[in-house]
Amino acid sequence: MKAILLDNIEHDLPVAHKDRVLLRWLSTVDHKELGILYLLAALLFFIIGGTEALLMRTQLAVANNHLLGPEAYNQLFTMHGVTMIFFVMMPALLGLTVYLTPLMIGANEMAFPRVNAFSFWMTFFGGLLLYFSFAAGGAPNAGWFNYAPLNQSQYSTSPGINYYAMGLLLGGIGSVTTGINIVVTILKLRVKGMTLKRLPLFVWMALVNGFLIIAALPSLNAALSMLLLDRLLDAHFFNTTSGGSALLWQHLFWMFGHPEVYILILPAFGIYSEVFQVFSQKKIFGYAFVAASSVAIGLLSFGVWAHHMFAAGLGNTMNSFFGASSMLIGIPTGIKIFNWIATMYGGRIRLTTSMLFAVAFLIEFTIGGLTGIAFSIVPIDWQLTDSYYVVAHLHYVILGGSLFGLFSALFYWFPKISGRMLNEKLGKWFFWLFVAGFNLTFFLQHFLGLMGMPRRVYTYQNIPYYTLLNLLSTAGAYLMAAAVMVLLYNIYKTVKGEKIKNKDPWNAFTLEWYADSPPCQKNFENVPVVTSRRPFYDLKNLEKRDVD
Ligand code: HEM
Ligand SMILES: [Cu+2]
Repeated sequence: MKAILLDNIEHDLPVAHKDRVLLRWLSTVDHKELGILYLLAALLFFIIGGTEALLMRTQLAVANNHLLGPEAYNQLFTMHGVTMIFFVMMPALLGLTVYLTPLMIGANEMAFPRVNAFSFWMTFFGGLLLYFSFAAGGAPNAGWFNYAPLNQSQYSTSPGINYYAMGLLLGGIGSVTTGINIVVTILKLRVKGMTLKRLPLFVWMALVNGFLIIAALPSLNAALSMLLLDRLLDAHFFNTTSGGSALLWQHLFWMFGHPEVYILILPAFGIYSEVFQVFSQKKIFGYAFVAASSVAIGLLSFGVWAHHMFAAGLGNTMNSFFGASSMLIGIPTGIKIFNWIATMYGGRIRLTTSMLFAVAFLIEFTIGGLTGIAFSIVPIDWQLTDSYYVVAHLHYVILGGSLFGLFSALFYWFPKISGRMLNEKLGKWFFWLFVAGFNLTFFLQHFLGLMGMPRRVYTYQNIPYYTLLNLLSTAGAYLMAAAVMVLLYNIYKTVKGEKIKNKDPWNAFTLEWYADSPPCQKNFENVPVVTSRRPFYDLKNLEKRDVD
C-alpha cells in the first residue's frame, strides 16, 4: 500500500525533490516512519514544555518575584502539564510502541496502517490546536485537570479552555484508534510460534496498555465534549449555579486520569523489562509474574480514581475504599521491581547509558511510589494535597518512571531506528547531569510541601528556607536543561556521523534486532519460526536454545 502511495506521489506530481520528501512524510502510512514522526513531535513539544517549566522555575527562584504575573503563571503551569502528559509522554511512548511492536512480533506492519496515520495526525493537530490558544486570546489556565467550576465560561472568560477541550479531544480520539490498532496487531499479526506466552515483555505491556487506552480515554472524551457543550451552547453539565455538578467533572476526569498514569508507565515498564535482560545478558526472572502483574495493575487502575478526590468531601466510606484499593496497587508494582532486580542478580551487567537510566529508575520510581502510598492514607493526603509535596511526587513518578524509560529506550533503540550509535561518553554526561538536576529540583520540593508551600502559586513571601530551597530547586531545573542540550548535541552529531556495520550492537534477544538496522521497508526478508521467548538469542546460540 505504501509503495503504491509513494509511487503515485513520485510519478504523478511534478514537484521538486524537497517537496517530494515532505509529501512522503505527510502521507506515509509506514509504522516505522509514523513512529519516527511521533518521536519527533514529542521532542518538539518536550522543548516547548521544558521551556515553560524553566520560565516557571525562573519566576520562583527568589521570593516576591514579579517577572511573571499570576495570570501568565496560571497559563504556564496549565500548558506545561497538559503538554508534557498529552503531547510529550503519550506520543513518545505510543510512537515507540507503533515502531517496535510489528518488528518484535515478526509482522510487516500494524494491522491498520492508515488508521495509524490518522491517529498520529489527530494527536499532532490536537497539540497545534492547543497552542493556537495563545493567538486566540489566551491559553487555558485552570490546571491540567481543569476542574469545574473554574473551567466554566463565567470563571475563565478567555477562549483558552475551548482549545484545551478541542485539542485534547482530537488527541483523545487519536489515542483510542491507536489503542485499537495496537491490540489488533498483537492479537492478529504474530509470526508463527510467537504465542502469547512468548511475547516480548515490551509487547505484553503494549497489549495491556492498548486495552487501558480503549477503556480509559472515552471517559475523558465524554467529559471534554460535555465541557464544550457547557461553554459553547450553554449546557449545564458542570455548572453548579444551574443544577450541574462540579463533582461530575472530577469523577469523569479521574476515571480517565488515574488509568492514564498507568498508560504512561506500562510502556516504560516494557522498556525496562527488555533493557534489564539485554544489559544483564540474562533472561527475565519470573516472566509470568511480570506479565501477570501488568494485567493486575491494569485492572486495579480502574478502581482507585477517587484517591485524587479525598479532599472533595466524598465521605468516609468512599475515602476508605479508595485509600485501600490504592495501597493494593503497590503489590503488583513491587513484584515487578523485585523481578527486575533478580534479573540483574548474577548477570553480566553492562552499565551503558540505557542501563544507567534503568537502574536509576528503580531508585527514583520507588521514591515516587512510596510518597504515593503515603498519599493513599487519607489524613496525610488532606494535609499535603495541593502542596509542593504533590509536585515532587508526580515528577518522581512521571520523570523517574516514564521519562527515564524513554531516555533508556532512546539509547537502546537508536541504532535500530537510525543505524547509528549515540555517543556513550556524551550519553553518560547527559545521564549524570540530568539525574543530579532532577533530584535537586524535585527532592527539595518534598520539604517545601511539608513546610506548607502551596502548588500553583506564582510567588511567595521571604520565609526562612523557602527562598533557599526554591533557589536550589531552580538551579536543578537549569542543570536538567543543560543535560538536554548535551543530549540534543549528541543526537545531532550522531545523525551527521557514520553508520554502524553491526546491526546487533548490544547482543540482543528479540526479533527487532534480527531485522536490519534500520529495517528494510517490509521489516524482514524472512522471519524465523519462533520457538521460545528469545528468538534472536536462539538463532545466535543454536546449541543452547531456550526452551519456554
Ligand atoms: C523537565 C523538567 C521539569 C521541570 C523543571 C518541571 C517543573 C514544573 C513546575 C515548576 C510545575 C508547576 C508547579 C506548580 O506551580 O504547581 C510543574 C507542574 C507539572 N508538571 Fe512539570 N516539570 C518538568 C517536567 C515534567 C514532565 C516530563 C512532566 C510529565 C510528563 C511534567 C508534568 C507536570 C504536571 C502534570 C504538572 C502539574 C500541572 C498543574 O498543576 O496543572 N513535568 N512542573
Ligand atoms: Cu491516581
